[in-house]
Amino acid sequence: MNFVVLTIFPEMFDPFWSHGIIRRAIEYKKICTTTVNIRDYAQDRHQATDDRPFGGGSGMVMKPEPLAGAIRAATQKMPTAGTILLTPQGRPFNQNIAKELASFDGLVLICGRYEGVDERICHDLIDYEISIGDFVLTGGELAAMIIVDAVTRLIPGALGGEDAAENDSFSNGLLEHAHYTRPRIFEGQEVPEILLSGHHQEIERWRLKSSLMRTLLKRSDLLQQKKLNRQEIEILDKWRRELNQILELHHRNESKTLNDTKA
Ligand code: 9D3
Repeated sequence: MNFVVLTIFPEMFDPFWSHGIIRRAIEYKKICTTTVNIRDYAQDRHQATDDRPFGGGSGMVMKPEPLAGAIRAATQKMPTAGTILLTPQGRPFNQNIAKELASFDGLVLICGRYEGVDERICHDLIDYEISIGDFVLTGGELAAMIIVDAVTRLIPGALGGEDAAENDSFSNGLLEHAHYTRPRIFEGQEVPEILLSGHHQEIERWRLKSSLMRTLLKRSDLLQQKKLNRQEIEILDKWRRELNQILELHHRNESKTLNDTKA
């Protein structure tokens, strides 16, 4: 995968390219990264990338010519690449979009700054407009890093084999189970006994239970969307029976107290 980032702050990406899984993916040639300074495509003698908005108002707008020049230079080198504008108006990013983007051989990420980019850039030169969520950033750079990060770890071999992306919580529609490591007792809190038992099948079942419980408690919206398999239904059904038992006992006690007071 070829990532080309267009930005007026290319230095922001230097530490991002040089750490962890991204760095290793570059070293192992799973990804190739280029940062391009949009200012290099500015056409006036002040190398301006922004200008005042037509119609007046505060704030500046990114000029179309430097952006168009930078985008065309990138796509001419990579005709099959997808172009992505990072903007608060874009589609909210998610794991499905990450998977779709991972199937490209190249991505050109365009980072906006100021109040926004000239609208006429969007029509012909942009395939995707993406937002990373409903909060306000100072520019598209961090959003571009998030997309590169999420897409890179989906590329075969980029995680180094020890940890494949197929095991992602989001690919089975559930949050991940709880995790524990040494020491066995930390500040008086013990690790669940079953994880020390060595019973792999029971451990897998415990983890699925933990996943279901966490998803129900923290993200019931995910559980509602999920297609449940036989084992998942069985675990949830068991909870239902246990809850019903508790509630029946409770209701019985309540009506008993009521009858006692009447008598
Ligand atoms: C005053 C209106 N603002 C729109 C909410 C203007 C504005 C604020 C911040 C325009 C651009 C920006 C910079 N943000 C991004 O470029 C951006 C972004 C974001 O702010 N939130 C979530 N995803 C993204 S992707 C790019």
